[in-house]
Amino acid sequence: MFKKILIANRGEIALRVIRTCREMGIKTVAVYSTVDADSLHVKFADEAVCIGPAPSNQSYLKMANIIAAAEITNADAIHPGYGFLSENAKFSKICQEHGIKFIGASPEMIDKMGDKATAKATMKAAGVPCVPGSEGILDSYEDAVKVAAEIGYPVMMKATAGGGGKGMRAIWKEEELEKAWESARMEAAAAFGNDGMYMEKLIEEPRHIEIQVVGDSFGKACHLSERDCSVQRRHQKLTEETPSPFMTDELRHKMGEAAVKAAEYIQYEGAGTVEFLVDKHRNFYFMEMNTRIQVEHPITEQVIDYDLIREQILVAAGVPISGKNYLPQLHSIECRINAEDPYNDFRPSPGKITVLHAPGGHGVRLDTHVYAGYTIPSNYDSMIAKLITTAQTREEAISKMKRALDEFVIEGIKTTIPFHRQLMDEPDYVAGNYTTKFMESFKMKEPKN
Ligand code: MV4
Repeated sequence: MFKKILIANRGEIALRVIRTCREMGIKTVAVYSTVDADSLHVKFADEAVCIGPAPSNQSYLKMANIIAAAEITNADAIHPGYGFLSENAKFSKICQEHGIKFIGASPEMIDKMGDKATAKATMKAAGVPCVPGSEGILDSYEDAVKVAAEIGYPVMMKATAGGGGKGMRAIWKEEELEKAWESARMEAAAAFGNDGMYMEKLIEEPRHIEIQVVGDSFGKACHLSERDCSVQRRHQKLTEETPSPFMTDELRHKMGEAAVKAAEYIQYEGAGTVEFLVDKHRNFYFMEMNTRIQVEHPITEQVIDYDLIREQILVAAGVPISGKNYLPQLHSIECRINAEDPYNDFRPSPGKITVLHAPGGHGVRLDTHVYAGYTIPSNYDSMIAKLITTAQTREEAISKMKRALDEFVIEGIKTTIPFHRQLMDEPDYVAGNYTTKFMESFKMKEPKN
């Protein structure tokens, strides 16, 4: 087993990893930028190394500084968390070359799943359902016209290097195709330096349902059921839940089997997520595979009583998985609390937290690195806490969430707490009747003081 793990991340996820390491008797090294010196992850780790100034590209993304921090502290593994270097093939390779275990995917796996057209072709070969569309990258505009005519409008054009909706266009008729082709390729070239495009049939009003998987170094994989992440705004998830209110036992079985098949086909090692689009007829299609621990992993942990970070560490150390699949025993919901103003187009609201009262009690979990007196830097992601409630039923989990949101007091900055409070009373949300289009028609009500 590892003796010392360096956590190449900040905020709540760094703290989350440190907690499990302590429980496993593994020493921890935190890294931090100058503006994060007062963050809880720095205080809770056994050792801490400053790796640079505030901008990510000079600290949390600076591979040489992180490797140097691992070498001077004698860390034998690096946990990358999510974001930053967690899906960076070069970093995974550099760790390998330095004899440091990267607790994440191999460079080859990251490359294969990071290129969306390659990932889709791989999944198709594995027998995982995929959206009908082009065979890989479109050669030319003429090719795009031809493929679109074959599969029939509406279609979706996607950047192979894509993510977060960049370089993606829905096209409803041939007249729109040329403009979309040009603008999507320009956007992809600027964002990723890669303008490769592929095409799919458009799935209208889909749900985003993902399956958590864990694979071991012996080629065996299992699934831990689903998370419904359909409540998103501009490709940012706002809340997630498990089980999905749209799920049936039969669909869970089929999607779980498909995800395990996907993971075993590529000999996936570690924790991963297979994302699917699910249409109104409950057809499901492979969308992407994430080769990292995800923000919303705690809801899965809550409903099946399983520590995903511990499992990542065990698998990385060569321990085999049990091989069985896991079904949800409870219902869990996560609300992402962001330092943003929901009354002002979710505009970031960094600054000093003057007053903080954290909710607690039965079935309430709060994953956060912030505290009263803490200043949220403007350099990073605006998520400051994840509030997770767990109960026997969805209704009870919602009641608990409302109660916990009411208890949660944060002063000095604006947060998304009022948004979640309203969401938990929204009839369509309460009925479990939502798709990825849900937020397009959502409006904040005037605050009642
Ligand atoms: C789609 C789709 C509809 N049809 N593909 C968005 C992010 C990117 N990774 C894939 N995405 C989509 N792909 C087809 N063929 C709709 C989306 C999509 C979406 C998916 C999941 C969650 C939120 C979304 C919001 C808008 C569009």
